[in-house]
Amino acid sequence: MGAGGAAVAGAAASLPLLLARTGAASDATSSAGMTMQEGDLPMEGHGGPSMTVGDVDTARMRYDPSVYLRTFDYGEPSAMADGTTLREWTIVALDKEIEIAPGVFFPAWTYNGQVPGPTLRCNEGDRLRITFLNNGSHPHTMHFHGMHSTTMDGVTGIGRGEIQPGEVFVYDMPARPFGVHLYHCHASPIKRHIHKGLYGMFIVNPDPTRRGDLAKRRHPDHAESGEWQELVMMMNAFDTNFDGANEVYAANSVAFHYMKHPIEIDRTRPVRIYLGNITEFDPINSFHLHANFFDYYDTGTQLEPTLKTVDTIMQAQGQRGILELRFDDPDHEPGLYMFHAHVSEFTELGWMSVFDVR
Ligand SMILES: [Cu+2]
Repeated sequence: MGAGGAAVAGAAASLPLLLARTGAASDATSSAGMTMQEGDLPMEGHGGPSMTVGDVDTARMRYDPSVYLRTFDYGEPSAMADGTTLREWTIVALDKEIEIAPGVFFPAWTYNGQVPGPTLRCNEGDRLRITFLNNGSHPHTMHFHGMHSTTMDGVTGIGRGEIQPGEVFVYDMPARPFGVHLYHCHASPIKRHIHKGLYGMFIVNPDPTRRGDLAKRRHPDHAESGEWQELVMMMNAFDTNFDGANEVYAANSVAFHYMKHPIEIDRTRPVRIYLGNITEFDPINSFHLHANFFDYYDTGTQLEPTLKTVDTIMQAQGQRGILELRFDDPDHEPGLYMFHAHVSEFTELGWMSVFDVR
């Protein structure tokens, strides 16, 4: 994150709720004009993880990371004349203030009032129609990672290009390839439009009639998928003082949310995580699991793992993949299993979580 370290310390001083500890805090100046030393901050140093105090108001925000985690939006399905399933969604761009740590607010641009936007999910071979209404204050688009007509690419200057405030456009495309993808705004300047919160996950389930029996594990119409506990996680971060570096990091927008609200896991059933990285201003983010290992499917576009038995993977911005893991080994007693970015700085600034395996 670079120069943002001092900014974090500044935020910690002016917003005492943010107790993130960084090396830069040792030479920062508090709001009272006194030089802060390491150890000055409550909870600093040894004896417990650095964390925020209190909790965000998820009801006020109308976004709860614990709900987002397990919510997949299959849209409004109907049958087309040729038998193809048509799925339709309405997505509205809205300016909205979101709370990313207790008392730390961020003036976001959102899809449907939440960051990340809703997780759009479909089956390979479906037809997708997304009615996009821009009720925001700036021109926006919806750019999908997938195979589609370039006129539907949702990029400034190509096809329909930017959708102006008050305008509507219908993106129409096939659901392919199967895998875990992203959608995001691609208006200029793109780094600002993405970082403000205009992104979401886009999942295409593999079609077992084309891909064989292995695909049934990932397709909701087949009993083989029933045992899986599926989760969606978007690694993201926020530049709260607009200096081009991030101050708060998270999975699913709220710093330390899954430390305060551990993710309940049934140890008898396997876990599948659809993981993406949309973090702006830092080239790499990562995911590291404690006391267990997982298989990884890069971009989710294959049915055999691209990495077997690993405990850490990294993703560049826009990269994503599927993690599959189990806790049914006799060595895995019930308890708290931590996972976090293995960029330690991101961990201490919010991207730290636990599974509560029962
Ligand atoms: Cu935009």
